[in-house]
Amino acid sequence: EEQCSLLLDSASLFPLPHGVTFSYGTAGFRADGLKLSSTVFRAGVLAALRSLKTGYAVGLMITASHNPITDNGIKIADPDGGMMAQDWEPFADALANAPDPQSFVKLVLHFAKEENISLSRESSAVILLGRDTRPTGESLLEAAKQGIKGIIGSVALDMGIVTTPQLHWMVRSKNMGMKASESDYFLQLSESFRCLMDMVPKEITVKGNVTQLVVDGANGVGGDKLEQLKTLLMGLQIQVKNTSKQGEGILNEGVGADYVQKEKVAPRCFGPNDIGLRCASLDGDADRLVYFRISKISSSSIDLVDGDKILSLFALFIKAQLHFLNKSESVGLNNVLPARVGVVQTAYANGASTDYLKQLGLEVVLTPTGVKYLHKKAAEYDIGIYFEANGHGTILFSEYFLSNLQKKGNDLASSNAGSEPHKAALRLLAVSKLINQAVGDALSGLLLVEVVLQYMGWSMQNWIELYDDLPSRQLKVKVADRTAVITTNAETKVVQPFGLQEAIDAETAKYHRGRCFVRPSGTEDIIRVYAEAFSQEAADSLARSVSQHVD
Ligand code: NG1
Ligand code: ZN
Repeated sequence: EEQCSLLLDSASLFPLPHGVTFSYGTAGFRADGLKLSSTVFRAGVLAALRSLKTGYAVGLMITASHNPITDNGIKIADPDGGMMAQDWEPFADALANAPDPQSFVKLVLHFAKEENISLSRESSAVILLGRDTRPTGESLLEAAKQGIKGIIGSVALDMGIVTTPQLHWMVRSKNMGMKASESDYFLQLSESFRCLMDMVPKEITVKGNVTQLVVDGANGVGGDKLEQLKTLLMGLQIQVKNTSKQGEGILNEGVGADYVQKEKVAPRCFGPNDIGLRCASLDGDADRLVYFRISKISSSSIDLVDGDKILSLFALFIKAQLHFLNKSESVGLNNVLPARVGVVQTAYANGASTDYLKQLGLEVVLTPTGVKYLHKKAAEYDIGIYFEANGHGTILFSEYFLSNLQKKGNDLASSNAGSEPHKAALRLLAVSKLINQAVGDALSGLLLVEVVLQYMGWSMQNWIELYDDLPSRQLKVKVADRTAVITTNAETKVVQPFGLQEAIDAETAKYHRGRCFVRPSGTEDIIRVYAEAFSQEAADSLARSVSQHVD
């Protein structure tokens, strides 16, 4: 009764805007920030229910990542720090689109009953709130708090302005009974980074400006956090540009990882002074990371090191450590710690990267676009490395493997301290602390890249040359109804509309090393077209002709 009227009253304060349909999509709800109050309020209620259902803290992040500054979005982090379980998405959609407060409350009560969620005074939900730097963030945060308050006994903990991965990390850490503040996050990253740096072989001489790095902060939250983090780091000189300080520029406008990766150009504020240097770019909420180098020939063109190449670098490093760890002459065969390593990509992964990884002997699997799919797949392995080409990814270690690794590390510490296998165990343990176990994290990814480059003694050039990307092109096509396109096989094949796949096949067959697929975006009202071929002209032309079939 009390619960019912409380919800009804607060829901009335956040009326649904006209003419918008909300969908939980690839990464939560996204829309014009001014039209999101009702959605965010309702997501607050949803998060409280999720926390009650699971018995743990959950997260609520207000961000629209790489999208324009006027957009905003909201997504829920589950107790393990990952994305909200997919079986709750239909309910999320229903809640967000309930036409009026009455039907909204009815839905909530009905769902709570169905899911056996008790809405009594005794039960208490905990929700960690975070937001990025968007101007609509502050008022949306209030809407989220109202939604949380709408469920009796719920507590909202405001983490302030944080990166998306920081919030996911905090949720995970809190639920594991560990320290979970921002300074704990910085401490964990900087300490595991130092541990890895200390184990960089001394005999390795590094080529080029290996300790110098210039980072594009996308005028978002990541630049500022990196400025804080870098004060705790040794052995690395980081210059941050586009930090969102007054007057520097607008969030995601001509800057950021999405822009750099899709347009293959340098972000604003990078120029002749940066030619030849190792540069990195974060996206607006710092869960994506790409590297690039401004070419010596023309400062408008870059050598891009995308998520696929970051993944490849990590895979090489992990593989090498496992090799050292299990070197039979030093540990004896019955002492080998077997690890099932899996690499997870999407159809957007450059074909050359997939070839390279397979040639390393790694198991490579494709999932549909969206971290929720990649993460879930990667979690099936002892060590699962996943990356989207756009730079979102991480390395997951299973609890089982980590506890065995810890044991093995301890054994080696007493029997063979300082040996290669011992160091390899320590390195892998440090990586599991450095790299975010909840979600892709540009800051922790950046630190791992830097230490691995130093470990290998690699310059930017060595990394770029790991393999040559096949030329590719991505296009967006505006259509009346994007849901008309339905795909299968990790989005590589169209099943509807009828005949479209045949048309794509026919176009693709015209190009040497041609590959092409289309899929509806889960975050924008468009169809995406991806094409790859032996030359840039060929990739462009394949993408263009397929776009015409989609239209
Ligand atoms: P959509 O709009 O569904 O393609 C985009 C990215 C995803 C993911 C989400 C979440 C591409 C092609 N797609 O999804 O990889 O990052 O945004 O932000 O980059
Ligand atoms: Zn992002």
